[in-house]
Amino acid sequence: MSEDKINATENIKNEKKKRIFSGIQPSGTLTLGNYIGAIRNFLLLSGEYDCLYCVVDEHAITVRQVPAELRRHTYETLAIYIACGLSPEENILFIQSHVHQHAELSWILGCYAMFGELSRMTQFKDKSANNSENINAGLFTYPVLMAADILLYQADLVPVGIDQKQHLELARTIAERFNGIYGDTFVVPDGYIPEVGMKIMSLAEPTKKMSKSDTNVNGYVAILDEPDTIIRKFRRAVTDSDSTVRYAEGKDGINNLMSIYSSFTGKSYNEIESEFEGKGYGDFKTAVGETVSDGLKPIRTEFNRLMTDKSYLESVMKQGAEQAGRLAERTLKKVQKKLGFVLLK
Ligand code: AQP
Repeated sequence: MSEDKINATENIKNEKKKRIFSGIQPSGTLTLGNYIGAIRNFLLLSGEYDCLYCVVDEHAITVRQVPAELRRHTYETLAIYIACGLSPEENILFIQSHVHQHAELSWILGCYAMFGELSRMTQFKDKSANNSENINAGLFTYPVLMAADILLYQADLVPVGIDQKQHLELARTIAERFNGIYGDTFVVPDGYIPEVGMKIMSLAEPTKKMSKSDTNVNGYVAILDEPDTIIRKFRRAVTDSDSTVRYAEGKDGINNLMSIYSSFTGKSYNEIESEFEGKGYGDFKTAVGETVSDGLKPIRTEFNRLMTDKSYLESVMKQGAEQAGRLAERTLKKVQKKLGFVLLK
């Protein structure tokens, strides 16, 4: 090989890959919204970037969780990541509470986030309205912990659904504020928000986001729902009194189904409109249900296999915690030093 070629190969090898961080709360069984809005993009970016994907259990306790269910959902969320194709060999997969630096950096960053900024977060307003008996301080400072999650790993890019955009902007503000005072410390992260599927809506109330903690089980499709259940939920999906499948303002239910169908088939809205020209909503709903059910089937099969092997899942957790912990410690030490904390050797 010529020297030029060797140098070029070396350059490619040495080129630092950009880093991705994202996470999902184990606050229920993951939904189609989590899959389309987050996990599919995790997968898309997985080869091209250095990726850390976290199960954010510390975030989940901002809303009361039943301990046994939180534990089960934590295993399940990790198993879903792997079943969806995120391999632990190529990505760092870990549980947030296994890396103590998240909580430590969160305290520090809380001193650089303003009360007014946190008060403006719409998720806090929504969640406190839905949990009026438990408006705890963790719910209020949730975005600070999220900023710590991201900044700890010097992430360049954060794949999220549109509902997390405001939190991500706050993470950027905190990073810029800290960097402005202490000099370059944190990478200021960019969001990666999909154009189609950035906000999958409830099937029962299509003006509301599909959420895994929805008390109406017909509102969401869980990634692990059985085929019959998935098809039934789509057949029952709330639409409108029109009968033409077309993407238009005011047709929230149909628009939502079209964006789900488009995410699974890769078809544009125009193509979907042509495919269902002259057909009614019933045919369309069945087609969406069957497509989603077929698309999720291999994930469910692999998930079931993984859940019988807890020791494998625990070995992934352990490896991920060690890998993430090393990176996190580097940033935390840098921050503590800049702040003037005394570091013991
Ligand atoms: N409906 C959605 N459409 C598109 N993206 C979505 N995400 C969640 N719901 C949708 C994205 O999934 C990632 C993980 O979200 P999370 O579980 O950490 O928190 P969340 O946004 O509060 O999700 P849920 O399902 O609504 O959880 P609960 O019910 O516990 O509050 C994020 O990237 C999010 O954008």
